[in-house]
Amino acid sequence: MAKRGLFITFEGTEGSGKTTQAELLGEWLTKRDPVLVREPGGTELSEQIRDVLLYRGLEIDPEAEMYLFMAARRQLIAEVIAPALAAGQVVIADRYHDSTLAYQGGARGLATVWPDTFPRPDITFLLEGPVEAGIGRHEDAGRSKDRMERESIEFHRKVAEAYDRLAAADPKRFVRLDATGSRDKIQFEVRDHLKPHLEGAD
Ligand code: Z5A
Repeated sequence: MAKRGLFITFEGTEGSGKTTQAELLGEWLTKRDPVLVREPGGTELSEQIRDVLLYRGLEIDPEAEMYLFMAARRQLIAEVIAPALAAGQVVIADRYHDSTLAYQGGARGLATVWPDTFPRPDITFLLEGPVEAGIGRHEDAGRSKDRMERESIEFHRKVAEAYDRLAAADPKRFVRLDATGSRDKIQFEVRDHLKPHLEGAD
């Protein structure tokens, strides 16, 4: 049986630099033709769910919200992530199931599980820093707030605390990075941590 590809995820609170780092990593790994995905999204159904969750101004029950994020994820797994991993490719995900554990579990207080059909990442980079700094980056960039971003600062602090607990509970998978460093410094650390995984994936 062919060796499974490498599954890399980026997690963190709003504006912590996940997208920036995932894209820089994708550039570094260009020769391996990595698959880049961002959540929620990445398939026709998942993008429609993203629109419902973030931009339509709907009142959504917390548990319904959790299942919608997970439905978007399951479709992305079925259409993109699982086939790419089965083909031995590198998959880079900008958010994944740890986001549900942190936002819907930690901040909304819901009971969460990791479904058996959701592949486990090989390595998860957690970008950590003051939540105000990330929110400030978005304000500086003039970005309008989506439904989740309009939550209170206390909500976003609970998300950060939940990520802290998740990383502490699984130190083999999580790599904690200081999100207040420069883009290049953080990316250097990401690449450094990945080198042993990439040698194994050759
Ligand atoms: N959500 C959930 O509740 N449950 C789930 O299961 C999932 C998600 C999957 C998705 O929104 C929302 O859904 C999100 C969590 C929730 N809500 N919140 N809050 P999204 O995908 O639109 O947004 P996001 O995932 O939170 O990412 P983001 O806000 O776009 O930020 P980011 O990807 O972490 O950061 P960035 O875009 O790379 O950088 C932000 C800005 O900072 C930008 O102007 C950069 O140029 C700048 N930047 C980046 N790095 C640096 C450094 N190192 N120094 C200085 N400036 C920097």
